[in-house]
Amino acid sequence: VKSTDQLQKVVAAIEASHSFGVLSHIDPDGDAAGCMIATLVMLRALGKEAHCLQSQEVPDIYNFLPGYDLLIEEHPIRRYEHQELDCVLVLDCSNPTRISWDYDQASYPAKTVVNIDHHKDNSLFGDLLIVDPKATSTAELVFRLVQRFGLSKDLVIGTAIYTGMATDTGYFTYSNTTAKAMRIGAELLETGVDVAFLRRNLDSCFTPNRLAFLGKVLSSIETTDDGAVVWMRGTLDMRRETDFWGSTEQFANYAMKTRSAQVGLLFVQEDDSEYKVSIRSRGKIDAGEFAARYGGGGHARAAGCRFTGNLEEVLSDMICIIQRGLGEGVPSTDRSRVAR
Ligand SMILES: [Mn+2]
Repeated sequence: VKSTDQLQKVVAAIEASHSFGVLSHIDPDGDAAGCMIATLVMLRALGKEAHCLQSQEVPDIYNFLPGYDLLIEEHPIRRYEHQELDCVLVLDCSNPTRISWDYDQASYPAKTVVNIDHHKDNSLFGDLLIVDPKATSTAELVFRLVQRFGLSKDLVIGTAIYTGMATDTGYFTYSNTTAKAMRIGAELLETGVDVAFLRRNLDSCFTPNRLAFLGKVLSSIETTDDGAVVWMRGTLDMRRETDFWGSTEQFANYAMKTRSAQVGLLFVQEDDSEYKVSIRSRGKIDAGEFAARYGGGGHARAAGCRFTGNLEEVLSDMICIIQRGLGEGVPSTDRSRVAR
């Protein structure tokens, strides 16, 4: 089925529906937050009743975004158990297990589930789909919908879309950046989106406690002898020492700050033997495929998973797999010295 037909079907479903639920993946990032805001503002502009289904989970680092209040207000349908919604839009989720823990399908049944996503491992769940792995972000796909409804000049929507696209492309510099994405970026800039304001607020989202915790995480750095695999950890003790309990989003990026790093891992302890792992890759290893081995998922260069068990055991298991993938055994010819 052609993607334009799919888009047309989703447009028709939105027109025919009245009550909506909008949600995204657990640990919402800038793309998740951005496309939820854009979708909610779009639906309300169309006169629909639309609410966020994961109001408990959106980190307050996004509270500077216009429309953030729509993400944190509780869905009124909680008061009427098992009332069916006309339509639930699931954004930036590759499969139903990535859907917010806040969401309980039994409490929020829907006549139509729409799956809008750009992960290449999307399981194609739902009744209607807009799934395009070539899109930089789910926000870019939501923008196509927004255009169909003539709302592409709305500044709140534009700001949210830009946030999603900038998050997933590293401000239009990662390898997934396309000319098409930059044209949308230019269009949003012309609409009046304040890109410097967004950069400042997305980057300067640290509290002193968050910085102190990051400092401890950075100090934990370890690498393989060749420096190709880099890992760091954030423990519950570090949490207590710094009294920081918030989101560790983007901390894993620091593992990739050396020239030699091919793969970076960040282990954040959630409970005694429960860990969240963030994975970054320069491209030789597919981070999403690697994460899938441990029940997680994501993209080729950024992914995540969780596990319960002994950290040292899982860690050495992971390093083994990564080194094999990077082609250990091939004698290294210290290219870095030549290159410089
Ligand atoms: Mn995304």
